[in-house]
Amino acid sequence: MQLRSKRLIAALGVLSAFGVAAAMFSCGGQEPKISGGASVQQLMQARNLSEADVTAALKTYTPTGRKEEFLLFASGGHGGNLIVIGVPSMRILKYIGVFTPEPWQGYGFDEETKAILAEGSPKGHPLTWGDMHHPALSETNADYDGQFIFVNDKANARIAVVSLADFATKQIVHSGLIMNDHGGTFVTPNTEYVIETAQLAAPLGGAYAPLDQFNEKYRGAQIYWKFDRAAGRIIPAESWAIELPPYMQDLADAGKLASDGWAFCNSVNTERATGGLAEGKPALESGASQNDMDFLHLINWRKAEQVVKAGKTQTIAGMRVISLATAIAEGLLYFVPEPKSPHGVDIAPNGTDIVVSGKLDTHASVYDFNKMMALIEQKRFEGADPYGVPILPFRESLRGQVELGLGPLHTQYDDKGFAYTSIFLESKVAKWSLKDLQLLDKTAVHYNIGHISAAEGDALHPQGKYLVAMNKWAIDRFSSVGPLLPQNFQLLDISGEKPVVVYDMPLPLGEPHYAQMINVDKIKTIDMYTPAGMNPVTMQPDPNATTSEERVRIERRGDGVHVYMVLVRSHLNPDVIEVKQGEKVHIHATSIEQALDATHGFCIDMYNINLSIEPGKVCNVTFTADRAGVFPFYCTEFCSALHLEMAGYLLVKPS
Ligand code: K7E
Ligand code: CUA
Repeated sequence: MQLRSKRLIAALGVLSAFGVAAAMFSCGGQEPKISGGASVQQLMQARNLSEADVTAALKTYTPTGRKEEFLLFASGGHGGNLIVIGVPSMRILKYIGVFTPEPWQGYGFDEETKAILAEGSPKGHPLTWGDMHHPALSETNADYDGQFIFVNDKANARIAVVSLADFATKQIVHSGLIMNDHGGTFVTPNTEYVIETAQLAAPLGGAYAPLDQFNEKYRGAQIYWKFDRAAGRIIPAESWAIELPPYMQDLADAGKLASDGWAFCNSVNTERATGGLAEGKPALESGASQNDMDFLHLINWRKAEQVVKAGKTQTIAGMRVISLATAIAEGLLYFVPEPKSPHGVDIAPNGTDIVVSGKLDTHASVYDFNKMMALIEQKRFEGADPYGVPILPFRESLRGQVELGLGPLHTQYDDKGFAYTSIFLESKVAKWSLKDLQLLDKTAVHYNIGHISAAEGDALHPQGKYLVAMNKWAIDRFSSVGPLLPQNFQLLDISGEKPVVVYDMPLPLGEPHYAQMINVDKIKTIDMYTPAGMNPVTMQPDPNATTSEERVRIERRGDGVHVYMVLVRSHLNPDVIEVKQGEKVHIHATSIEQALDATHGFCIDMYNINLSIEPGKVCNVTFTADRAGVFPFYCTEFCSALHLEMAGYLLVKPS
């Protein structure tokens, strides 16, 4: 046994040092044997693996017990949840329920998380899905700090705050100002604000106006949600917005270093096409492709903050809004032409290179922040848009362009001065040099690549090493699972001169859009809620906690029956609850466990209740016992040898 594992180490050492070919030919009669009896060479033959395959395997294989180097936080798209993936293993570590209920975590089942979901939904119309696009890790001095992550729901214009202390959603906000938000979420370098931008223009505040009043009544807006780091919450009352013309504002990015204080935002459909096929108008997509250029928006948010403080705002749907006229008059908003239908705008680590790629153009355009500031200073404009926003001259704003290929989208950076851009139509990742704007390499990915995520690749100090290509199509990559195919996340090793694909990971949940990758050393989680009796949303002792079995009780009060329950291996106490039909029941369930991973669940049959009660946590749930009968309840986590016995009865006496 010991001999075998020694041989394995030797074999792998040979493989990584000289490559598999060397191992195959130099070992001669002494083929390296690995556990199970077969040699590496035999295994390669049996499984039809090339040298490149085995090298890729060695770069990603993560033995049992070995931890991750990076965590990738990927949006879960239509699933409305956030997916946490280990890198380089590409193992899924967690789904975090955010915009949709998540039964395993009890998210959206207890009163606290039901309230979080309700907070962001139109009154009386609970939303049961979200379209999550862009996660943004909190930053300190423009680098990820590992404390929080923010995400947007494009479909319903919601922003969520997730704490990375316990990987749980703490807040969802919705402004009522805008109807959807593609341009979210992006944080300012010290997470002063979380930026959310509307995409499909509509009258601000949710009013009605017919489409023939589009140019006058429809508007875009960029919201600056104020984040209170100590409280771990967005403060809506301290948040504000800036009115924008009714273009389709797309992705944004906050400046850093020299450009700190500014935000940059792309736009599409500056033609203001509205569709209307039945009336003989062009379809939205062709109407929106008439002009040669769209407008990159330059927004001076730090100055805008002062304008808000000076009270030069109007209030719409409860939010302070700087009008377009005020934004222009105060010098908060400028445009510069950008190649048609751009998608990503990505500020390079130097803070002055602003990279934009137009989907209908073959270049990445690198704008120079300093040049644009000089042009603004000298008032060198080449006109204004129909709303009076000054337009900077295109050529004079550029540092240069680099030809990358067909359909460039999003750009990320590494630690060596290289930029990586996803090329949608070619299904490639282009590697290019920021310094001399030279295309260096193109790597094929499979297929229809959208975003890319390099390790801390949009922060001040990118870490290089890994890049994940988030591919929309997977046509021939995996065994067939019917017409709805998984997405294909491909891990690329970018540590060498030439990026190489080293892993394919099917992701079968919604269409993820963007992801951010953070060094695991920055993540400091709690292991459990301590001391027992903590409310996970407030992170304070819960007033309804039951911290010892002596305090277990059932109380009848004016507002119903209160059950103060304790869960500890392997019983629920009380284990019999008797109520009358029609009574309101409040269960306050406390886990008094303080052992790692000793989670209990609590479900009540036929009442749509399932809680996840991790060690030390308190969950409160309220329901009306509207149906008479006998309803068993039990622990839904296999917590112990006597887990099956961790059960009880809810008896509802007929009225
Ligand atoms: Cu799909 Cu950023 Cu919403 Cu690009 S987004 S691909
Ligand atoms: Cu507790 Cu199973």
